[in-house]
Amino acid sequence: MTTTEVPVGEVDPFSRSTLENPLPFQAALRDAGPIVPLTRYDDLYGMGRYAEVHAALLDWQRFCSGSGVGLSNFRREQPWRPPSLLLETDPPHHDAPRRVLAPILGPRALRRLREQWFAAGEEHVDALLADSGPAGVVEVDVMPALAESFPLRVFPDAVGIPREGREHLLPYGDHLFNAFGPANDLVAKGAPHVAEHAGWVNAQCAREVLTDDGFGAAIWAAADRGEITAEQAPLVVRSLLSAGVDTTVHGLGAVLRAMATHPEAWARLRADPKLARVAFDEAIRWESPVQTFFRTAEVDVPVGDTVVPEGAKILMFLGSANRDPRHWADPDRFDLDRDPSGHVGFGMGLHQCVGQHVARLEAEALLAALAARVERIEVAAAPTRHHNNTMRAFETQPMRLRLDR
Ligand code: OVV
Repeated sequence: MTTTEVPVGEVDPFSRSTLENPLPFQAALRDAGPIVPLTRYDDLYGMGRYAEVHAALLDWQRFCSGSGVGLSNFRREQPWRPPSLLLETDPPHHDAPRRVLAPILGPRALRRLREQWFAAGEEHVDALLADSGPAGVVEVDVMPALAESFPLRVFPDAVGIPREGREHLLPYGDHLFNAFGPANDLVAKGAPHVAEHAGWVNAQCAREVLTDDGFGAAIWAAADRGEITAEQAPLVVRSLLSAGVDTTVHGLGAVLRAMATHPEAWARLRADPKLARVAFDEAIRWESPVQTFFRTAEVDVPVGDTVVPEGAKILMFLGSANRDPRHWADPDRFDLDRDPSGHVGFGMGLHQCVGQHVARLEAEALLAALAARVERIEVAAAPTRHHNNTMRAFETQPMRLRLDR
Protein backbone atom coordinates (compact mmCIF):
# COMPACT_ATOMS: atom_id res chain seq x y z
CA MET A 1 0.00 0.00 0.00
CA THR A 2 1.36 3.38 -1.02
CA THR A 3 0.30 4.99 2.26
CA THR A 4 3.03 3.12 4.12
CA GLU A 5 5.67 4.23 1.59
CA VAL A 6 5.02 7.98 1.31
CA PRO A 7 3.75 10.63 3.75
CA VAL A 8 -0.05 10.65 3.70
CA GLY A 9 -0.15 14.28 2.49
CA GLU A 10 1.58 13.20 -0.72
CA VAL A 11 -0.94 10.47 -1.54
CA ASP A 12 -3.53 11.18 -4.24
CA PRO A 13 -6.96 10.66 -2.59
CA PHE A 14 -8.40 10.24 -6.11
CA SER A 15 -5.97 7.65 -7.47
CA ARG A 16 -7.47 4.35 -8.56
CA SER A 17 -5.73 2.49 -5.74
CA THR A 18 -7.04 4.91 -3.07
CA LEU A 19 -10.54 4.80 -4.54
CA GLU A 20 -10.47 1.00 -4.62
CA ASN A 21 -9.86 0.94 -0.86
CA PRO A 22 -9.73 4.36 0.80
CA LEU A 23 -9.67 3.05 4.38
CA PRO A 24 -5.85 2.79 4.94
CA PHE A 25 -5.36 6.27 3.49
CA GLN A 26 -8.13 7.66 5.69
CA ALA A 27 -6.70 6.07 8.85
CA ALA A 28 -3.28 7.59 8.05
CA LEU A 29 -4.89 10.96 7.35
CA ARG A 30 -6.69 10.97 10.72
CA ASP A 31 -3.50 9.94 12.52
CA ALA A 32 -1.48 12.69 10.81
CA GLY A 33 -3.50 15.43 12.52
CA PRO A 34 -6.71 17.46 12.46
CA ILE A 35 -5.82 18.94 9.07
CA VAL A 36 -3.17 17.91 6.55
CA PRO A 37 -1.91 19.67 3.40
CA LEU A 38 -2.66 17.46 0.38
CA THR A 39 0.27 18.32 -1.82
CA ARG A 40 -0.84 16.58 -5.01
CA TYR A 41 -3.13 19.55 -5.62
CA ASP A 42 -2.61 23.31 -5.24
CA ASP A 43 -3.93 25.02 -2.10
CA LEU A 44 -5.63 21.91 -0.78
CA TYR A 45 -6.01 20.62 2.78
CA GLY A 46 -7.67 17.44 4.01
CA MET A 47 -9.74 16.85 7.16
CA GLY A 48 -10.33 13.27 8.22
CA ARG A 49 -11.32 13.39 11.90
CA TYR A 50 -14.93 13.46 13.07
CA ALA A 51 -14.62 16.42 15.44
CA GLU A 52 -13.10 18.81 12.89
CA VAL A 53 -15.24 17.65 9.95
CA HIS A 54 -18.39 17.99 12.04
CA ALA A 55 -17.39 21.45 13.30
CA ALA A 56 -16.40 22.69 9.84
CA LEU A 57 -19.69 21.53 8.32
CA LEU A 58 -21.54 23.61 10.92
CA ASP A 59 -19.26 26.62 10.32
CA TRP A 60 -20.66 27.75 6.98
CA GLN A 61 -19.42 31.30 7.54
CA ARG A 62 -15.76 30.27 7.35
CA PHE A 63 -16.02 27.00 5.38
CA CYS A 64 -18.13 28.19 2.50
CA SER A 65 -19.86 26.38 -0.36
CA GLY A 66 -20.41 29.27 -2.76
CA SER A 67 -17.00 28.80 -4.42
CA GLY A 68 -17.99 25.22 -5.23
CA VAL A 69 -17.91 22.01 -3.21
CA GLY A 70 -15.50 20.33 -5.62
CA LEU A 71 -11.79 20.90 -6.16
CA SER A 72 -12.50 23.61 -8.72
CA ASN A 73 -12.59 27.08 -7.16
CA PHE A 74 -15.42 29.04 -8.75
CA ARG A 75 -13.63 32.29 -7.86
CA ARG A 76 -11.00 31.39 -10.44
CA GLU A 77 -12.51 28.73 -12.68
CA GLN A 78 -15.70 28.58 -14.67
CA PRO A 79 -18.01 25.82 -13.32
CA TRP A 80 -18.84 23.06 -15.84
CA ARG A 81 -22.58 23.68 -15.30
CA PRO A 82 -24.53 26.56 -13.73
CA PRO A 83 -23.96 26.14 -9.97
CA SER A 84 -26.60 24.41 -7.87
CA LEU A 85 -28.78 26.87 -5.94
CA LEU A 86 -28.69 24.55 -2.93
CA LEU A 87 -25.34 22.79 -2.85
CA GLU A 88 -23.06 25.45 -4.24
CA THR A 89 -24.38 28.54 -2.45
CA ASP A 90 -24.15 30.19 0.95
CA PRO A 91 -26.73 32.14 2.89
CA PRO A 92 -28.60 34.26 2.09
CA HIS A 93 -28.91 32.95 -1.52
CA HIS A 94 -29.09 29.37 -0.33
CA ASP A 95 -32.03 29.90 2.00
CA ALA A 96 -35.07 30.43 -0.24
CA PRO A 97 -34.46 27.34 -2.39
CA ARG A 98 -33.80 25.29 0.76
CA ARG A 99 -36.94 26.58 2.46
CA VAL A 100 -38.97 25.64 -0.60
CA LEU A 101 -37.53 22.16 -1.06
CA ALA A 102 -37.40 20.98 2.57
CA PRO A 103 -41.18 20.55 3.09
CA ILE A 104 -41.64 19.04 -0.40
CA LEU A 105 -39.26 16.22 0.58
CA GLY A 106 -40.15 16.17 4.27
CA PRO A 107 -41.71 13.36 6.32
CA ARG A 108 -45.23 14.82 6.20
CA ALA A 109 -45.26 15.13 2.41
CA LEU A 110 -43.83 11.64 2.00
CA ARG A 111 -46.73 10.01 3.87
CA ARG A 112 -48.61 10.16 0.56
CA LEU A 113 -45.91 8.03 -1.09
CA ARG A 114 -45.36 5.49 1.64
CA GLU A 115 -48.08 3.01 0.69
CA GLN A 116 -47.29 3.36 -3.02
CA TRP A 117 -43.59 2.70 -2.52
CA PHE A 118 -44.13 -0.26 -0.22
CA ALA A 119 -46.43 -1.77 -2.88
CA ALA A 120 -43.82 -1.03 -5.55
CA GLY A 121 -41.19 -2.72 -3.37
CA GLU A 122 -43.33 -5.85 -3.09
CA GLU A 123 -43.96 -5.96 -6.85
CA HIS A 124 -40.29 -5.39 -7.55
CA VAL A 125 -39.12 -8.14 -5.23
CA ASP A 126 -41.88 -10.54 -6.35
CA ALA A 127 -40.80 -10.12 -9.98
CA LEU A 128 -37.18 -10.82 -9.10
CA LEU A 129 -38.01 -13.85 -6.94
CA ALA A 130 -40.37 -15.32 -9.56
CA ASP A 131 -37.25 -16.78 -11.19
CA SER A 132 -36.32 -18.95 -8.21
CA GLY A 133 -35.88 -22.64 -8.99
CA PRO A 134 -37.22 -25.57 -6.96
CA ALA A 135 -34.49 -24.93 -4.37
CA GLY A 136 -35.97 -21.49 -3.71
CA VAL A 137 -32.77 -19.64 -4.50
CA VAL A 138 -32.24 -16.68 -6.79
CA GLU A 139 -28.67 -15.84 -7.69
CA VAL A 140 -28.40 -12.31 -8.95
CA ASP A 141 -26.23 -9.21 -9.13
CA VAL A 142 -28.17 -7.02 -6.71
CA MET A 143 -26.69 -3.78 -8.09
CA PRO A 144 -28.73 -3.75 -11.31
CA ALA A 145 -31.49 -6.03 -9.96
CA LEU A 146 -32.29 -4.06 -6.79
CA ALA A 147 -30.04 -1.11 -5.94
CA GLU A 148 -30.35 0.58 -9.36
CA SER A 149 -33.73 -0.56 -10.60
CA PHE A 150 -35.75 0.23 -7.46
CA PRO A 151 -34.83 3.93 -7.17
CA LEU A 152 -35.24 4.26 -10.94
CA ARG A 153 -38.69 2.72 -10.61
CA VAL A 154 -40.02 5.02 -7.91
CA PHE A 155 -38.03 8.27 -7.75
CA PRO A 156 -38.37 9.69 -11.30
CA ASP A 157 -42.14 9.09 -11.11
CA ALA A 158 -42.24 10.98 -7.81
CA VAL A 159 -40.37 13.91 -9.37
CA GLY A 160 -42.81 13.74 -12.27
CA ILE A 161 -40.53 13.40 -15.30
CA PRO A 162 -41.52 11.44 -18.43
CA ARG A 163 -40.39 7.82 -18.96
CA GLU A 164 -38.38 8.43 -22.10
CA GLY A 165 -34.72 9.13 -21.55
CA ARG A 166 -34.40 8.01 -17.95
CA GLU A 167 -31.28 6.07 -18.95
CA HIS A 168 -29.50 9.46 -18.81
CA LEU A 169 -29.97 9.77 -15.03
CA LEU A 170 -27.27 7.39 -13.75
CA PRO A 171 -24.51 8.46 -16.18
CA TYR A 172 -25.34 12.12 -15.51
CA GLY A 173 -24.98 11.60 -11.77
CA ASP A 174 -21.84 9.52 -12.15
CA HIS A 175 -20.19 12.30 -14.14
CA LEU A 176 -21.44 15.04 -11.81
CA PHE A 177 -19.95 13.26 -8.78
CA ASN A 178 -16.69 12.63 -10.66
CA ALA A 179 -16.56 16.31 -11.62
CA PHE A 180 -16.30 17.37 -7.95
CA GLY A 181 -12.85 15.75 -7.98
CA PRO A 182 -9.76 16.58 -10.05
CA ALA A 183 -9.82 16.41 -13.86
CA ASN A 184 -8.52 12.83 -13.91
CA ASP A 185 -9.30 9.87 -16.20
CA LEU A 186 -12.70 9.37 -14.52
CA VAL A 187 -13.75 12.87 -15.60
CA ALA A 188 -12.24 12.39 -19.07
CA LYS A 189 -14.25 9.17 -19.48
CA GLY A 190 -17.53 11.04 -18.90
CA ALA A 191 -16.70 14.25 -20.73
CA PRO A 192 -17.62 13.17 -24.29
CA HIS A 193 -21.18 12.35 -23.14
CA VAL A 194 -21.90 15.17 -20.66
CA ALA A 195 -23.62 17.41 -23.17
CA GLU A 196 -26.27 14.84 -24.12
CA HIS A 197 -26.92 13.76 -20.51
CA ALA A 198 -26.99 17.33 -19.18
CA GLY A 199 -29.13 18.48 -22.12
CA TRP A 200 -31.71 15.84 -21.34
CA VAL A 201 -31.64 16.46 -17.56
CA ASN A 202 -32.01 20.22 -18.01
CA ALA A 203 -34.94 19.74 -20.40
CA GLN A 204 -36.83 17.70 -17.77
CA CYS A 205 -36.86 20.65 -15.38
CA ALA A 206 -39.30 22.76 -17.42
CA ARG A 207 -42.78 23.10 -15.95
CA GLU A 208 -44.50 21.80 -19.14
CA VAL A 209 -42.50 18.58 -19.04
CA LEU A 210 -43.38 17.71 -15.43
CA THR A 211 -46.56 15.97 -14.25
CA ASP A 212 -48.82 18.16 -12.13
CA ASP A 213 -48.58 16.04 -8.96
CA GLY A 214 -44.87 15.45 -8.36
CA PHE A 215 -41.97 17.07 -6.49
CA GLY A 216 -41.21 19.04 -9.68
CA ALA A 217 -44.70 20.56 -9.86
CA ALA A 218 -44.50 21.42 -6.15
CA ILE A 219 -41.30 23.37 -6.82
CA TRP A 220 -42.99 25.26 -9.66
CA ALA A 221 -45.98 25.96 -7.40
CA ALA A 222 -43.59 27.63 -4.95
CA ALA A 223 -42.40 29.83 -7.83
CA ASP A 224 -46.04 30.77 -8.51
CA ARG A 225 -46.37 31.81 -4.86
CA GLY A 226 -43.28 33.99 -5.21
CA GLU A 227 -41.16 31.94 -2.79
CA ILE A 228 -38.49 31.40 -5.47
CA THR A 229 -38.27 32.93 -8.94
CA ALA A 230 -39.26 31.25 -12.20
CA GLU A 231 -35.55 31.32 -13.11
CA GLN A 232 -34.67 29.41 -9.94
CA ALA A 233 -37.37 26.72 -10.20
CA PRO A 234 -35.77 24.60 -12.97
CA LEU A 235 -32.43 24.62 -11.15
CA VAL A 236 -34.09 23.36 -7.96
CA VAL A 237 -35.71 20.56 -9.97
CA ARG A 238 -32.25 19.85 -11.41
CA SER A 239 -30.94 19.31 -7.87
CA LEU A 240 -33.44 16.45 -7.40
CA LEU A 241 -32.31 14.77 -10.61
CA SER A 242 -28.64 15.40 -9.73
CA ALA A 243 -28.50 14.34 -6.11
CA GLY A 244 -31.42 11.91 -5.90
CA VAL A 245 -30.48 8.88 -7.98
CA ASP A 246 -26.87 7.66 -7.75
CA THR A 247 -26.77 8.46 -4.04
CA THR A 248 -29.74 6.24 -3.21
CA VAL A 249 -28.47 3.51 -5.56
CA HIS A 250 -25.22 3.33 -3.61
CA GLY A 251 -26.97 3.74 -0.27
CA LEU A 252 -29.05 0.66 -1.11
CA GLY A 253 -25.89 -1.08 -2.35
CA ALA A 254 -24.34 -0.39 1.06
CA VAL A 255 -27.24 -1.73 3.12
CA LEU A 256 -27.51 -4.84 0.93
CA ARG A 257 -23.77 -5.44 1.47
CA ALA A 258 -24.29 -5.05 5.23
CA MET A 259 -27.21 -7.49 5.27
CA ALA A 260 -25.38 -10.11 3.19
CA THR A 261 -22.27 -9.97 5.37
CA HIS A 262 -24.15 -9.78 8.70
CA PRO A 263 -26.77 -12.58 8.64
CA GLU A 264 -27.63 -12.01 12.31
CA ALA A 265 -28.55 -8.40 11.49
CA TRP A 266 -30.75 -9.62 8.62
CA ALA A 267 -32.50 -12.07 10.94
CA ARG A 268 -33.19 -9.27 13.45
CA LEU A 269 -34.47 -6.97 10.72
CA ARG A 270 -36.80 -9.70 9.47
CA ALA A 271 -38.20 -10.19 12.95
CA ASP A 272 -38.61 -6.44 13.43
CA PRO A 273 -38.88 -4.52 10.12
CA LYS A 274 -38.79 -1.24 12.04
CA LEU A 275 -35.03 -1.86 12.25
CA ALA A 276 -34.80 -1.06 8.52
CA ARG A 277 -34.35 2.62 9.27
CA VAL A 278 -31.46 2.23 11.69
CA ALA A 279 -29.93 -0.43 9.40
CA PHE A 280 -29.96 2.04 6.53
CA ASP A 281 -28.44 4.86 8.59
CA GLU A 282 -25.77 2.56 10.00
CA ALA A 283 -25.00 1.44 6.44
CA ILE A 284 -24.68 5.09 5.40
CA ARG A 285 -22.24 5.64 8.27
CA TRP A 286 -20.34 2.41 7.57
CA GLU A 287 -20.02 2.72 3.79
CA SER A 288 -20.57 6.49 3.33
CA PRO A 289 -21.70 6.42 -0.32
CA VAL A 290 -20.88 10.14 -0.55
CA GLN A 291 -17.27 10.05 0.65
CA THR A 292 -16.19 13.66 0.32
CA PHE A 293 -17.15 17.24 -0.33
CA PHE A 294 -14.92 20.30 -0.41
CA ARG A 295 -15.32 23.65 1.27
CA THR A 296 -13.41 26.92 0.64
CA ALA A 297 -11.83 28.97 3.42
CA GLU A 298 -13.64 32.31 3.48
CA VAL A 299 -10.92 33.83 5.70
CA ASP A 300 -7.65 32.51 7.16
CA VAL A 301 -8.86 29.68 9.41
CA PRO A 302 -6.69 28.20 12.17
CA VAL A 303 -7.18 24.45 12.62
CA GLY A 304 -4.87 22.91 15.22
CA ASP A 305 -1.38 24.29 14.51
CA THR A 306 -2.17 25.01 10.86
CA VAL A 307 -3.65 28.14 9.35
CA VAL A 308 -5.71 27.37 6.25
CA PRO A 309 -5.24 30.43 4.06
CA GLU A 310 -8.24 32.32 2.74
CA GLY A 311 -9.27 30.92 -0.64
CA ALA A 312 -7.80 27.44 -0.05
CA LYS A 313 -9.92 24.34 -0.56
CA ILE A 314 -10.52 21.89 2.29
CA LEU A 315 -11.44 18.32 1.43
CA MET A 316 -13.84 17.01 4.06
CA PHE A 317 -13.61 13.24 4.33
CA LEU A 318 -17.14 12.35 5.44
CA GLY A 319 -16.44 8.62 5.16
CA SER A 320 -13.32 8.98 7.28
CA ALA A 321 -15.15 11.01 9.95
CA ASN A 322 -17.78 8.26 10.01
CA ARG A 323 -15.06 5.71 10.88
CA ASP A 324 -13.01 7.84 13.26
CA PRO A 325 -12.22 5.74 16.37
CA ARG A 326 -11.88 9.04 18.29
CA HIS A 327 -15.67 9.35 17.98
CA TRP A 328 -17.05 5.87 17.29
CA ALA A 329 -16.50 2.65 19.23
CA ASP A 330 -15.28 -0.10 16.88
CA PRO A 331 -16.08 2.08 13.83
CA ASP A 332 -15.33 -0.54 11.16
CA ARG A 333 -18.07 -2.76 12.55
CA PHE A 334 -21.56 -2.62 11.09
CA ASP A 335 -23.58 -2.68 14.30
CA LEU A 336 -27.37 -2.53 14.54
CA ASP A 337 -27.07 -1.80 18.26
CA ARG A 338 -25.20 1.45 17.89
CA ASP A 339 -26.89 4.81 17.46
CA PRO A 340 -25.53 6.00 14.12
CA SER A 341 -27.22 9.40 14.38
CA GLY A 342 -24.65 12.16 14.20
CA HIS A 343 -22.91 10.46 11.28
CA VAL A 344 -21.92 12.91 8.55
CA GLY A 345 -22.81 10.65 5.61
CA PHE A 346 -25.68 13.03 4.81
CA GLY A 347 -23.51 16.00 5.73
CA MET A 348 -24.35 18.21 8.73
CA GLY A 349 -25.59 21.72 9.29
CA LEU A 350 -27.39 23.88 6.81
CA HIS A 351 -26.54 21.84 3.72
CA GLN A 352 -27.42 18.49 5.32
CA CYS A 353 -29.10 16.23 2.77
CA VAL A 354 -32.58 17.61 2.11
CA GLY A 355 -33.55 14.33 0.43
CA GLN A 356 -32.62 12.02 3.29
CA HIS A 357 -36.24 11.20 4.15
CA VAL A 358 -36.83 10.17 0.55
CA ALA A 359 -33.74 7.95 0.64
CA ARG A 360 -34.83 6.34 3.93
CA LEU A 361 -38.31 5.65 2.56
CA GLU A 362 -36.87 3.96 -0.54
CA ALA A 363 -34.64 1.82 1.67
CA GLU A 364 -37.47 0.93 4.04
CA ALA A 365 -39.79 -0.06 1.19
CA LEU A 366 -37.21 -2.29 -0.47
CA LEU A 367 -35.95 -3.88 2.75
CA ALA A 368 -39.49 -4.57 3.98
CA ALA A 369 -40.34 -6.36 0.74
CA LEU A 370 -37.14 -8.43 0.91
CA ALA A 371 -37.63 -9.18 4.60
CA ALA A 372 -41.10 -10.59 3.92
CA ARG A 373 -39.78 -13.20 1.52
CA VAL A 374 -36.01 -13.69 1.79
CA GLU A 375 -34.68 -15.77 4.66
CA ARG A 376 -31.00 -15.28 3.89
CA ILE A 377 -28.97 -12.98 1.68
CA GLU A 378 -25.61 -14.56 0.87
CA VAL A 379 -22.55 -13.31 -0.94
CA ALA A 380 -22.28 -15.44 -4.09
CA ALA A 381 -18.99 -13.96 -5.32
CA ALA A 382 -16.66 -11.13 -4.41
CA PRO A 383 -18.15 -7.72 -5.22
CA THR A 384 -16.40 -5.31 -7.57
CA ARG A 385 -16.01 -1.60 -6.93
CA HIS A 386 -17.17 1.19 -9.18
CA HIS A 387 -14.64 4.02 -8.98
CA ASN A 388 -15.94 7.56 -8.67
CA ASN A 389 -14.18 10.71 -7.41
CA THR A 390 -16.90 11.32 -4.81
CA MET A 391 -18.86 8.14 -4.26
CA ARG A 392 -17.90 4.85 -2.71
CA ALA A 393 -19.80 2.44 -4.88
CA PHE A 394 -20.16 -1.13 -6.05
CA GLU A 395 -20.24 -2.05 -9.71
CA THR A 396 -21.42 -5.61 -8.99
CA GLN A 397 -22.57 -7.55 -5.94
CA PRO A 398 -23.45 -11.13 -6.87
CA MET A 399 -25.69 -12.54 -4.15
CA ARG A 400 -27.90 -15.52 -3.45
CA LEU A 401 -31.35 -14.77 -2.09
CA ARG A 402 -32.73 -17.79 -0.21
CA LEU A 403 -36.49 -17.67 -0.06
CA ASP A 404 -38.51 -18.34 3.03
CA ARG A 405 -40.59 -21.47 2.49
C1 OVV B 1 -25.88 16.88 -2.70
C2 OVV B 1 -25.83 17.15 -4.16
C3 OVV B 1 -25.07 16.37 -4.97
C4 OVV B 1 -25.04 16.63 -6.33
C5 OVV B 1 -25.77 17.69 -6.84
C6 OVV B 1 -26.52 18.48 -6.04
C7 OVV B 1 -26.57 18.21 -4.69
C8 OVV B 1 -27.29 19.62 -6.63
O1 OVV B 1 -27.90 20.38 -5.88
O2 OVV B 1 -27.29 19.77 -7.86
